[in-house]
Amino acid sequence: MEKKTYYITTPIYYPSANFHIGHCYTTIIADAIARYRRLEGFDVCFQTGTDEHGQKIENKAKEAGVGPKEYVDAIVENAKDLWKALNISYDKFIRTTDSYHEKAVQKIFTKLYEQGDIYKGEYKGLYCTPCESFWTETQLVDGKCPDCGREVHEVKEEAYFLKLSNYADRLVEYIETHPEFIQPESRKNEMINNFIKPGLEDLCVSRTSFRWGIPVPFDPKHVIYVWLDALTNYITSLGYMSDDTSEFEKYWPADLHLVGKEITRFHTIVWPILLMALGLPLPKQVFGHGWLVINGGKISKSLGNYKDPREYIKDYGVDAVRYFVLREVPFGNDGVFSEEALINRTNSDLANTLGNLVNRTISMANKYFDGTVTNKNVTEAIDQELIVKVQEAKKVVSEKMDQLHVSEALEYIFEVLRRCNKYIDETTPWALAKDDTKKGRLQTVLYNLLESIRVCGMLLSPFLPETSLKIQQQLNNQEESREFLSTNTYKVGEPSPLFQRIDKK
Ligand code: ME8
Repeated sequence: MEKKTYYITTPIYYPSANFHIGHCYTTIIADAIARYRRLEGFDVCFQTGTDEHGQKIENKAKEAGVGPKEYVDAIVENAKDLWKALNISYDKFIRTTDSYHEKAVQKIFTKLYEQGDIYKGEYKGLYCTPCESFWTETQLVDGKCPDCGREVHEVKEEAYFLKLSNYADRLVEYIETHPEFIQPESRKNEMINNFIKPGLEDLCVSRTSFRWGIPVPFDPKHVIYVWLDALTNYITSLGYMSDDTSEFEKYWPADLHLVGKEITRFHTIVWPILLMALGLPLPKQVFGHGWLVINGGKISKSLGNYKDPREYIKDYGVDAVRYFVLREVPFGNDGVFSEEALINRTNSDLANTLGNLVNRTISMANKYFDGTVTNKNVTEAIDQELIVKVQEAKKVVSEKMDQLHVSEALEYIFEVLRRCNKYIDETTPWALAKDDTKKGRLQTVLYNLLESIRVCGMLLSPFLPETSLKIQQQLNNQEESREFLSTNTYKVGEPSPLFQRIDKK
């Protein structure tokens, strides 16, 4: 039987030499979801990439005194290097300067022009270069860009327009009849009430005042608007408008576009309208996540409140960073980042709850049974409570992940781990070890712990892949089931600490 497919994307990032921990947020969550789906047997396509055109990049290249292509080529590796450091398991990496993408975008633009969805006119209005966004006077907040609060400037130029207005009714109907399309719910209401219902103005989709973009093929003094170029990455990467469309047929429509809340508007208004105009099905879901903030403000280079994420990885380990990001920000809301909070989480959950449990249990298995433990079935009532909790974990994690409640999925796994620690206190293996008649019971107790740790280790693999692997190695057990089995056998290795407690100083 063919596997079910799952196509998940992150936004494509503006290439940068200065990524901060907030930038890692979308990608770490997408990675956990992609890994989870693979574990569930899906044929996953997980895509990320870089968004390399536009005035902002052209300006930065000028400042650096190099051509734009040279500029992006030099820093695109920085994104790949960061994703590698974070253990991001993407299947595809698209650059919008890849020639297959550029050709497909030109074909898309031509098709929309020929069928009348794009027309030529004159653009007069306001533009925010850092956000690459057009605004109307009424959309400004205190005369500034409503997204980033920076200055906008007036532009007036001959331009091509996409007829968003033609599709507004269809879009509202689609959103209202597909409640899962925009998540969380609050963003859906915001899109309908603040943007679509007040009336969609046609979108300016070409520029003539700078050069760094994909030329309009039949009018090359225009370059194609960077957001039209960028959004189509989700289909050009699969071969849409190329000679080989097999991947497109296999994976489209996307199951999930994961995006930050500030770009939800592009993904739930402009992107679906482009797809409707192309006669293509819409993605099943766009999830607009919250931000990682510092004292209520967004982390940003201009505010100087960030460190390169690789520094945290170096100091605390990749899984400490992944865990913090995945655990700390609740579904759809903002979460507060600080190095102190990262240290606290690492110490309390990873070093104490998880690390100690694994270390203590493996040490006891070595000390009392030379590492070889089988279930002697000397059970007591107390065992059931633990086993039931472990048995339920796979189902709970599955339910939480289906709703993208990643933080809650992790919370449940750590509840199970805490239950294991309590089980040690309740069963007092060190006391059992002193009594020869209790050896059978002691073995069952250690078995229950090892098997619970194994199941939690397997369940943690999408979130903490490196730690999960270390757990499996220390347990020296090949079983991949995520259920509690009563007839496994263990010959554990030497314990080695998974996480060191971090001294705050
Ligand atoms: O927007 N907290 O790229 P980008 C959480 N090229 N997420 C954050 C964040 C923070 N503090 N800062 C940034 C773009 N992000 C476009 C996308 S897609 C067709 C084109 C997230 O490099 C942000 O929300 O500015 C977005 O999801 C991602 O980082 C890339 O942002």
